[in-house]
Amino acid sequence: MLKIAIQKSGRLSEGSIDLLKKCSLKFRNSHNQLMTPVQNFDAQLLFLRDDDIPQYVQDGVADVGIIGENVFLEHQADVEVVKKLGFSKCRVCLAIPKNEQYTGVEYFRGKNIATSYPNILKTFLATHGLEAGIHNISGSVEIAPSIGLAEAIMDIVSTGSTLLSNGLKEVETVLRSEAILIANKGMGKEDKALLQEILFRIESVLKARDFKYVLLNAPNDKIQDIVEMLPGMKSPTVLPLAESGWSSIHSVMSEGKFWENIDRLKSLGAQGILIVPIEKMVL
Ligand code: PRT
Ligand code: ZN
Repeated sequence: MLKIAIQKSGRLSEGSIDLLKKCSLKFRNSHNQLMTPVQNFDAQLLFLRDDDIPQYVQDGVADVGIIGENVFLEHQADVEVVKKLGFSKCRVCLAIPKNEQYTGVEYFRGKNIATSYPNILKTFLATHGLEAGIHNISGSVEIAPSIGLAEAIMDIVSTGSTLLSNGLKEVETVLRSEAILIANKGMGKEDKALLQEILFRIESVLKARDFKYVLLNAPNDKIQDIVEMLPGMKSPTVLPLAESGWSSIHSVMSEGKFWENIDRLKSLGAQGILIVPIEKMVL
């Protein structure tokens, strides 16, 4: 049985549950449970604090887990990184009071920096040949400069509004992070096979997220031009409409590509353009 550890509640839990459900795993996710069986797959979910997951996976209490890359790098657990999952994206940044003049990384030499990620900060300082004081605090890092605890902070930033409202400005990006799937290094053969099956499903869900199914109507004399713009998985499907001289063209394309091409599609006479989300995609 594959034991999958996910965050009990927090910024990773919704994305983790959503991904596993899109992989067609059926389970109950009531908030007061620590463990729940998956009803249609040989697996069990463990709901834990994100900081505990690397150790649990290293020790084999869980076989796999979903955590932020920042937590993985901070804990330096001996686990395998299996896949980047594309959600809970954020960056770990150094920030200083907004009225201070920033002079480059040298600014931090000899300063006191508050953070919940001392190991990531140590690595960053060592890479730049800097020595600085590290104040390890577990929460509300952003208030440290205003209460005189530190002159700078290193913390997670997403929109930047927390820094702004605490009178700080972001001056260095230390790393970019997103949710990742980690696995125990000594998994048995059966659990490895279960992981491969889940991984196959995850990959088809992640691929589908980047692509859209596009349907449009086009005059027959423009089919060739439009088909060249919509390569599709193999090649687009072209079906005649009830109205003679017109066809419906179906294809698959990345959302970004679609916005790049929309004006040209319209100028070629495409009408009734529909963009439909894809749930899973196997290439
Ligand atoms: O209880 P538990 O220990 O499980 O959870 P936690 O409180 O330690 O973590 P949680 O749920 O806050 O975050 C889990 C993971 O989500 C982090 O390890 C990151 O990988 C990722 N993540 C993504 C974030 C954010 N975005 C984020 N914005 N983690 C924290 N924040 C916080 C940040 O600490 C700061 O206080 O949000 C604030 C900044 O947000 P902005 O939008 O104002 O910039
Ligand atoms: Zn945590």
